[in-house]
Amino acid sequence: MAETSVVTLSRHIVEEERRHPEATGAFSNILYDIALAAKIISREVNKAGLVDILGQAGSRNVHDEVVKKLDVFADEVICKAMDHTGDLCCMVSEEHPDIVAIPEKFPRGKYVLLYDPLDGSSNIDLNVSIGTIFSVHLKVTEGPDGRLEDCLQPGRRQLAAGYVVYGSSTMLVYTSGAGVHGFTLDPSIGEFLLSHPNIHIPESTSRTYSVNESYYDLWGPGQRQFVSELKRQEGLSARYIGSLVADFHRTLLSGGVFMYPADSRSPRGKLRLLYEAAPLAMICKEAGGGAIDGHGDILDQLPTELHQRTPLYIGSLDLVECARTLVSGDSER
Ligand code: AHM
Ligand code: MG
Repeated sequence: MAETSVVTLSRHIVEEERRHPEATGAFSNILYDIALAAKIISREVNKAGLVDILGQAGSRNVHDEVVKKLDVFADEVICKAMDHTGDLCCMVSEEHPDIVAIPEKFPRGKYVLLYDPLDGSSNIDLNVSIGTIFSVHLKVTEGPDGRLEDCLQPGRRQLAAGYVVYGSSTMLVYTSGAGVHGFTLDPSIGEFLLSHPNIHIPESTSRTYSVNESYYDLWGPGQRQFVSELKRQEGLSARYIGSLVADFHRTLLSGGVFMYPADSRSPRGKLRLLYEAAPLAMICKEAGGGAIDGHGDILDQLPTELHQRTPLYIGSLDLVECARTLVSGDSER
């Protein structure tokens, strides 16, 4: 490919912005800053296997600095990349119980950023893919500071959503409502390059279903029936990484369904609505798929708490609709 035909993430964002003459650039800046944070996190994630040399989390490394746990490190990187820019009114992170306020000394903006800094972090020590998930909302209250109401908005109102998967390569996938686009990090030049324009969930022959089946005994009858139905479908294989971003990424590119259902131990499931389920649901919908909590669309759920959990069924539309038919009775029992 000729060098000139390479589309960097920055160029892609600028071209998107040109389609909106009213845009101030603030929204584009948020995406640039997330990409910068992702590059820093990617660098650290790739060093994770060197813990014996560089030091275990909590110990002191060769520079006599305390080594932070990677999820705490990732949270700080995103927070510091975003808190001073004047684009955000507040943030919500999986790592913080409350809203993350913008420090007094910095200006406030009109957007809210919600994120999971390092999802699947129990996989870090095993060299298994992990990821970052993010969602952007427009502030809806008056005044400069972000409030709970600004954060507790249904997924349908998201302006943008994306994730970064730290896998065999690092990829950033995002949508701002004009298609889903994937960029692969070229570490030699430190740039995300457009590698997967206009992603659509394919009707492929390598579709997979993805669920932690060790919880089978805790499932309701509809959930068990759904998985039995999936086993009967021709051309559907099983995969489960245990890292939401990686499992979703595969489902987006190859088709199929990922699910984390409710069970008798966790009646509301495990995954978080605001910064896990809702952003991936926006991406999936833009790519021609769907996402439900067992009966209702994830994008229609009205959150009441920052760290609210939800069951999740996400992926190819036909399989998500099959889940809706079979599983919806479980929550009514
Ligand atoms: P985390 O936020 O503590 O990392 O938990 C979320 C992760 C998801 O990445 C993954 O889909 C799920 O937990 C796996 O859970 P389980 O081990 O119960 O299958
Ligand atoms: Mg998580």
